[in-house]
Amino acid sequence: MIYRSILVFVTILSLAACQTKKEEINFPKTDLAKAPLIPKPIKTISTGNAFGLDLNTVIYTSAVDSEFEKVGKFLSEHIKNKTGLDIGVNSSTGGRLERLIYINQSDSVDLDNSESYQLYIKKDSIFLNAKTAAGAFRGVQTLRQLIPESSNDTLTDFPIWVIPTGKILDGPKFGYRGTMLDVARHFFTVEEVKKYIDALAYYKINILHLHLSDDQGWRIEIKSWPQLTEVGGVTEVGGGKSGFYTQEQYKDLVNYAAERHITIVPEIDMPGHTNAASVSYPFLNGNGKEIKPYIGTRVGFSTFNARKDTVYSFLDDVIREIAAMTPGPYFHIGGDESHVTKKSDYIHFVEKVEKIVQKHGKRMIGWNEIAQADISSNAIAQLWSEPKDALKAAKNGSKIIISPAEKAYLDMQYDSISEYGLHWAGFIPVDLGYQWNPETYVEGLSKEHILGIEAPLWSETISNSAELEYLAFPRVIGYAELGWSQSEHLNWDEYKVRLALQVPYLEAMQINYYPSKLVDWNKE
Ligand code: TNX
Repeated sequence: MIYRSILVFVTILSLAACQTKKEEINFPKTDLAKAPLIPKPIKTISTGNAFGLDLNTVIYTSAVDSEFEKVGKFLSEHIKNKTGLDIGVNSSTGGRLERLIYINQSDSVDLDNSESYQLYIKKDSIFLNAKTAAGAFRGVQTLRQLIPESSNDTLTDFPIWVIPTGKILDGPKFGYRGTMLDVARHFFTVEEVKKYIDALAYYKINILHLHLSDDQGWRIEIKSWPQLTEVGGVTEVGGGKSGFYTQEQYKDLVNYAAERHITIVPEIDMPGHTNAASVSYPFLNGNGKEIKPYIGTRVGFSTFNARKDTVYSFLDDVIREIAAMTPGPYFHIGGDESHVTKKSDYIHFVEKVEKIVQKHGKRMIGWNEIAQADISSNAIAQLWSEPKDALKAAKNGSKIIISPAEKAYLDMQYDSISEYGLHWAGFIPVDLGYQWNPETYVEGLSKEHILGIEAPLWSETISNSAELEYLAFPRVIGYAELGWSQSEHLNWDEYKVRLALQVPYLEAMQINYYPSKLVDWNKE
């Protein structure tokens, strides 16, 4: 650590020395405050100069925490992808050093949140301060967004990417900023999910909730109950080719997300939405009917038998195996639309399952219906349909995730003629999805009870990346901003200009966004 501090000190000194010898490059005037950053930072102050990112730039990171070095390497890789520049991280420079990006672990009191960061961009140095690697990672996304698509080749005889100078002080509004992907109605491969994770990370989303089971399919290998995937894993809506994640693949996804400071929240939906599990093991079934594979889209006909001990020993195994592969604190039990479970059975079921979730060290999340049961104050209710459930859960001391279908469902159609999606909760054009306030959405629910926001993407009508992206983009970018940025800074007319300027990124990532006519897309 001391060695690293000396190195940085010497580096800065030699930078200063270099500058006096070198001819000044005449950068054009810049304005950091005009950068189309999404989510919008808390505070941006421009100083009008420029930092020239070029082949003589290096990255150094605090040595106190090896996670900071990983964040530095992430930045270096993405600079390489965007610009082709090979920028070393904590490595010797061969005397080429002229500009420095320093990612610094700082305990400054101004960094009041683990994801907060400060970015100081000067002519020859960029200092990114954060308390934790997660904060540094969020700051790195801001920096990535500040690097222009193309270099300015008129300034020097080598390419240089001009970054505006100034200061950004930033941190999130909510600690939980999520999206959900339904991999049960249609299966999405590990590669498809990773591609989605990459884009979510760029917009500072920190939760990916995976809906791993439903009537139409079971998508996660459970070693103690192999038929779940052998039988329940082969169907999907419409009867197409489906699949499941082996435990190795699931762990790979969890790690990939964790490298991007995104937490995976696994969901096993129950006691309803359980046809695929009951087809695999018919003793689980509680609806009294003969059980057959299901590839339709109707909901609410299936249920586990909530009064059988063997159902709970089965669930103990399932939750134990998934919890063991999930470093994040949450386990989602679903709990929605159990229309054929008797109310008393439903309540009994949720209360018993919460104990199992706790026994395996996790915190229970459930759709808002779980508020009917006597859940602990540590449990979290996810509001999708009934504000009164959210109020009841809050009264109980539980936190709430705000996901109202009419505002935040990524699977609602944009309008009556847009391809893909449903419209049972209404159409959600890009402006409507952005113009609402999760902090005031539920009348009578105070801010302290809100854990955050999540935008779910159900997959009845989509089955591959292009279709997923059509529904998710651009709306999920707006939900990322609603989760991160201060409500009083948000304004659709100003946001839509920044949104239009995301096109180069979306195109570079080959993301199939829906080109809503409400946005004047910047397609040069
Ligand atoms: C309602 S939202 C459901 C899902 C469907 C979705 C379609 C919720 C908790 N349940 O089972 O896929 O609508 O939009």
